[in-house]
Amino acid sequence: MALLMHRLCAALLLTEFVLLLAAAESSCPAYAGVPGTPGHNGSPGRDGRDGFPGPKGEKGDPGVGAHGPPGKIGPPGVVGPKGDKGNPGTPGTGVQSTLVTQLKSDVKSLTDRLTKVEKVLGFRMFRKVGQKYYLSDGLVANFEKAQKLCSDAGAKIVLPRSEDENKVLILMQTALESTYIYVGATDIKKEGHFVDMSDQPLTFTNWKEKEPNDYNGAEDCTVIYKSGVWNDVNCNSEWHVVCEL
Ligand SMILES: [Ca+2]
Ligand SMILES: [Ca+2]
Repeated sequence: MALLMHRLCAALLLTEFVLLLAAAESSCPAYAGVPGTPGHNGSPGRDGRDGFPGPKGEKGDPGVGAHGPPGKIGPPGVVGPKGDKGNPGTPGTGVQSTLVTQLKSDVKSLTDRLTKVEKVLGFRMFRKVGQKYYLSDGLVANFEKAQKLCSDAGAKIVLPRSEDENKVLILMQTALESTYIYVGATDIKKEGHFVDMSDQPLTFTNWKEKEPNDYNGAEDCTVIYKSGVWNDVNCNSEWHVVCEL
């Protein structure tokens, strides 16, 4: 109840204040008031209507298409004409081949000569005659053993094939202080028909006068005397051995 009365009194006071304010306005002279502060901008207006359609645009550039997949391989072409004859090869190839062949030949020749010289140095005495060497260790033996001594050394029993070779053998005979040296000539297979150790006819002989005489029918081997003449003797007699290489 008290609250209601309080609110009623407030309302009456407010009404009275309004009435007083109205009376004051109607009775008081008017004065220009102080300009108020500008108001805030208002809300944006509504959107305008759509404009008219513009003019037609210019024609566009031609379009570019994407590359398609490659086509199938075409059929093989017709065989062309025969080509021209090639140019001759460079001369260097042939020259090199010839040079290599020559070098191989030279190496073999040197190797063979070295092998021969090594054999020569294995003997106590030697003499060079042409492309051959006459060799001796000063041994004496019958003809069969003389042949073996030489073949074991990779050589053959000596056989002079010329006057010069015969003279060189005389020099060896002197050095050996020998009476006789066996040479590789026999008539064992056919009496009176002397051949070398390859059964080939002799191309050079230097028989002493009245030799070969096949004394007592038992002389089928040959020796050289210190004067250089030849004689047929018994193959079992022992004389100096000289080999040739
Ligand atoms: Ca004889
Ligand atoms: Ca004789």
